Amino acid sequence: MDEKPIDKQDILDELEKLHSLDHNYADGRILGSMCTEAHPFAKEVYCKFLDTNLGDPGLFKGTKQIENRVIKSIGELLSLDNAYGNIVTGGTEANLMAIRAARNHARKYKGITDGEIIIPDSAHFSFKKAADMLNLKIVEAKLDENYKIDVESVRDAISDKTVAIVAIAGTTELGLIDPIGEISKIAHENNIYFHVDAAFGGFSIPFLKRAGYDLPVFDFSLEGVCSITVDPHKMGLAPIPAGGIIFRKEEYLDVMAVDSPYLTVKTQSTIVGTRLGASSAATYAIMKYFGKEGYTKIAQNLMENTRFFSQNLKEMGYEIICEPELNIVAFNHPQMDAHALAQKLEGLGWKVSVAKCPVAIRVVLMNHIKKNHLEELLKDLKEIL
Ligand code: 0PR
Repeated sequence: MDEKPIDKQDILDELEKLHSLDHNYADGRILGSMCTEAHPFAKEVYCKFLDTNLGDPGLFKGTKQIENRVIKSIGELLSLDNAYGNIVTGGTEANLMAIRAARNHARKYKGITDGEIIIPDSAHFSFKKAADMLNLKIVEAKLDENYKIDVESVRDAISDKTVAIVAIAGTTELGLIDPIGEISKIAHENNIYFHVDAAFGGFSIPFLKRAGYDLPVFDFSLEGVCSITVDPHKMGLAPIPAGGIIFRKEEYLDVMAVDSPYLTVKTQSTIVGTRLGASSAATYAIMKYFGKEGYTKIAQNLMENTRFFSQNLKEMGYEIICEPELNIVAFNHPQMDAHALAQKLEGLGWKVSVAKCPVAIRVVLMNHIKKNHLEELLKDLKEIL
């Protein structure tokens, strides 16, 4: 640290210089991000609530009410009237809370002390962190030929140590929705906690269904589903950090509660102590601002871009890994290695992401990628050939 105070303008100049090294969403060149530029109204509200701390909710009763309302309305979107849960830092923390709830519940009611979780091969790496922190063993379920969780492989993986089964609604690499109805049934029959990771799909599937898209049921209307991760800072257009964890029953929060004697509330179930009220307020504001109608328009528009992009790729001789269910396109060229293609695109100024399963270029068509950017990208892809 400097000994003497520095002039504000000098500090800002220095920060601005460093900030200019960052890529920005507005130029449409970030192709592999599930986050995007937050809506200006959400950012405005976020700044107003910067000093609120939901770690001590008795001091910030109004902001706690805002969090409760956000959880309630996300719950309703997912077919649950009385939702429990929290706005957290992102999908990683939401998944960690879900798995912690499952582990503690199984420990309390089934006496399981060395638990296992069944996750698909396509699961986000946050489950590896969760398993590591919670001392659980991962049992990987295979994927079928369509890159979705193989239902029989889940059935085979169940043991008397299974504390949770996980399926994905909007996989990180391909944006696919697992057969959640079938897995829910298996989990329910076997009395096993079932968590759905809809970090990406949670803010688009319900709206696409409303618009008439034929997508599978993935929510609390399935009786086996115990919790769902859904992230406002992905398709919800809320500022980072905003993840969401929604539980069907309060007892899943109760089994995680630890005493917090000197706070305004006597127990705490979240992983984080001091935590932003700003994330809840900004999410509340943007959900009100868009409404179902606004989110439906966004989701539809992104799907139209997705279709436009994948159609054009095919016409140029590129191969699509799977027909997109959500706004992610993964593709390859039959005569070119994916990493070599990625390198060429990087050379042309695109920020590219390469999927591992299967190896392919992966474009997440978020709100910052407009039609004109896609046209430029297609032009470059044509020239590369
Ligand atoms: N669950 C799913 C299905 C995800 O795709 C992700 C993240 C998570 C959970 C974890 O969420 P948080 O990162 O909010 O904790 N998916 C992207 C990924 O890791 C996130 C991302 C965002 C990646 C922006 C790159 C990027 O530039 O691939």
